[in-house]
Amino acid sequence: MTDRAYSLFEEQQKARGINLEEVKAQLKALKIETPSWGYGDSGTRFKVFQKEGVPRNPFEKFEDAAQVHGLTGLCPSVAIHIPWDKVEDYGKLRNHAEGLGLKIGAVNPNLFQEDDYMLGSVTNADAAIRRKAINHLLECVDIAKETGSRDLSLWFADGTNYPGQGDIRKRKNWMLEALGEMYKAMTPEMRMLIEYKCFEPAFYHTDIADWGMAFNYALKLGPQAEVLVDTGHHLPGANIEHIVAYLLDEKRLGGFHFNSRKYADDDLIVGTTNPYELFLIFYQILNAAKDLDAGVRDNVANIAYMIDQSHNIEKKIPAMLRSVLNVQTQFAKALLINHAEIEEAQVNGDVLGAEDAVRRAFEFDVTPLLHAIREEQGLPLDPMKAYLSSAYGKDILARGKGGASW
Ligand code: LRH
Ligand code: MN
Ligand code: MN
Repeated sequence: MTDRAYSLFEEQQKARGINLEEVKAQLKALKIETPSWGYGDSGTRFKVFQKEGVPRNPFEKFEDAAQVHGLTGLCPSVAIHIPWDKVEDYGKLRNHAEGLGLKIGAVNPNLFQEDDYMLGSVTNADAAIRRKAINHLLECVDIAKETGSRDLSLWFADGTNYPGQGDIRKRKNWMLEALGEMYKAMTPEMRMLIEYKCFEPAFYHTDIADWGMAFNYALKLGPQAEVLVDTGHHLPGANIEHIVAYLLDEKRLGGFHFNSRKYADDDLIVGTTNPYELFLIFYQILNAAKDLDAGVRDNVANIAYMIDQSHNIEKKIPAMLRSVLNVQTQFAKALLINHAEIEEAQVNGDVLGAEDAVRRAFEFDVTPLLHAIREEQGLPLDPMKAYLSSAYGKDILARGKGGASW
């Protein structure tokens, strides 16, 4: 049955000029980093529900992440958040990860959970608090050296709630000072990924509120600083794929925090509310992958695809499986775009033809293609089903309630 479905699919795609061998190779190369915090208890400001079986420490988070990677072949690395994942010995955590076939991915400093940071961390008017915050950034560079991580993902909750509460221009310069000090401490292999967010927790102004501000800091800092696009961090209606194309052309797209949203930073499972947006993001990336400029192609090759979600009511491991499978599905669809057809329509000013060429790829059912690559990789055809019928989800219940939480 699978063979027949695939043969039909292959015939159909061949007729459209799509080379499925190339598509399969690209699909097998897709890597999506999962966040350690997505395995722990997390929620909203109203309630964090405690779930049975949630990892009790960073080591167990990696064990759960290994399940996701083992079943999908998609997630060989896990991002950590400090101090949520603080351990005595990062070498030990690294060995544990490697023993499970995983790597420690991006290191995320956390400058938003201490009372000292109520009025800002690196942008606080108090020099002693700014110093403390910068020291934490430097500590994270040292941790990244121990974990062998390339990327440092920076997000600052810094901002103000009322006009006049802070001096916006002073804060802008304090931010640059802090980033500059951290930048100097990084090894030449490291990258600083600067994440922006339009609002929350600050509601009047946020020090790094949009991609333009993050990009400006990156330009001032140097080539190792890039922009991190969290899909939930934009004002409603923002054209994220435009931002992606722009940053790629500037060779400053560091990576993504994927999640989906209906209203604001909802942190829901990616691809559940607006799968077409995710597909269109991949369309821009694949378009840039064919650029004549090797620098743009190089940027495409180095994009860090990461999940950043808060699984409030969902079971953590199935939620993560759903997330990465949704990303894989939209990537597979985007790989079916016939770029020559779009280009021709553009040259001819054929507006509807161009739109049709993009959308048609989205409308294909890629199940036979995904089954084929999973079969070739020795993976279960349906990773979710395989997980739900395995013993792991039941075995971890022995951990009880009250696991790690954000
Ligand atoms: C902020 C954010 C940032 C944090 C994560 C937990 O909203 O997206 O990336 O590190 O959530
Ligand atoms: Mn994020
Ligand atoms: Mn967020």
